[in-house]
Amino acid sequence: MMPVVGSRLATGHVPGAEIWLGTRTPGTEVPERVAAIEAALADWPRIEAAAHDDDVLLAVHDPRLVEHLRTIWSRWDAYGTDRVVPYLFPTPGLLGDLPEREPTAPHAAAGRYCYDTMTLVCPSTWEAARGAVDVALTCVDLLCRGDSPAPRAVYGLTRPPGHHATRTAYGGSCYLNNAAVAAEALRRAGHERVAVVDVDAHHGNGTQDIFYARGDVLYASLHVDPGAGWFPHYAGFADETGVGPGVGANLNIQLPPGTGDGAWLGAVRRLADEVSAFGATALVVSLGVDAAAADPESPLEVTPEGYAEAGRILGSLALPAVALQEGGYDLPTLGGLVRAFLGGLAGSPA
Ligand code: SP5
Ligand code: ZN
Repeated sequence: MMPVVGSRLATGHVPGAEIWLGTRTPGTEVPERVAAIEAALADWPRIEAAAHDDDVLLAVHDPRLVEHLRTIWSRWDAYGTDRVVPYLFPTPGLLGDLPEREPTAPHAAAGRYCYDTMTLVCPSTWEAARGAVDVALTCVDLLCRGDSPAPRAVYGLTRPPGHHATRTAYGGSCYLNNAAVAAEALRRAGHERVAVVDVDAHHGNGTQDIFYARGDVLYASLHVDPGAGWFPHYAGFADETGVGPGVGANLNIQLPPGTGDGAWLGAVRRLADEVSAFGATALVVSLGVDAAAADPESPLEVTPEGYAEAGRILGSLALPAVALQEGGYDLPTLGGLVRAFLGGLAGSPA
């Protein structure tokens, strides 16, 4: 049993669809995910997120991205279409040696700050994404300034998820990087070395990007091999180990499609060993449960017992921990997977 922090703004975000290979398909990151998880944790104490200022958010994201997300819906309204979807992306191939300019047209700005066609903005997306940031910050408050004794682990039901949001761009069903916000808040609360362990089926390219040049925050992830054709395709390779002061503070483990509990848990142990060697005094877990066998969005084959064991492995580090929700899309099994992991993390039977 551990505190569950949530936001009543979370379900207002209704992406409604994903533009997948030019076709409007049903969304995968649906509001019903919240109820599915809450139902599975209904006997644990539930805390509503408290509003926080933008200080930590603006330390991990380009202020222009934050301003874009805050204002794009009201600027888009004039078009009369029901979602913000980019059509033009200022990639290096378009720009060449030209400077990147701030476009005046909202439909051009949409592709300046978003890198895919799968991550739609609806009228309440900003409020929900900003609410998820407040969930992350409230979790850190509970861990660092909460009742004494403070809980050793806290769960934040962050929706929309965050680990694909880079310093300057959103995508992958993510808008603001909740895990990066939590890690930076833990740094500011006095933890000199913080580890982010990402067990989502996909590589958290956003979190990696935000901390890639920093030596004080370790990013460690296991995920389906992007080189085997999986999102995010362009990041998540084992040779990405950090730059400058961040060299050695980034660890990617690529797993082949079809990987099940045995090899997946072996990789979780490697991540845990890396967290110990790094000397972290606090842990953020990017808790995606889309590596589960039943999940439609990944080819990994992890079982609920695998997730429980992953929780135990990370719990045995005995660090103050914030677990934040990332992916996980199979509604019938979603809540049980989250509960299994958190029960392991807390060292209690699920
Ligand atoms: C947080 C998270 O788990 N984000 C995952 C984003 C990966 N999305 C890539 C989607 C690839 C194809 N999915 C087809 C669904 C068609 N609606
Ligand atoms: Zn994922």
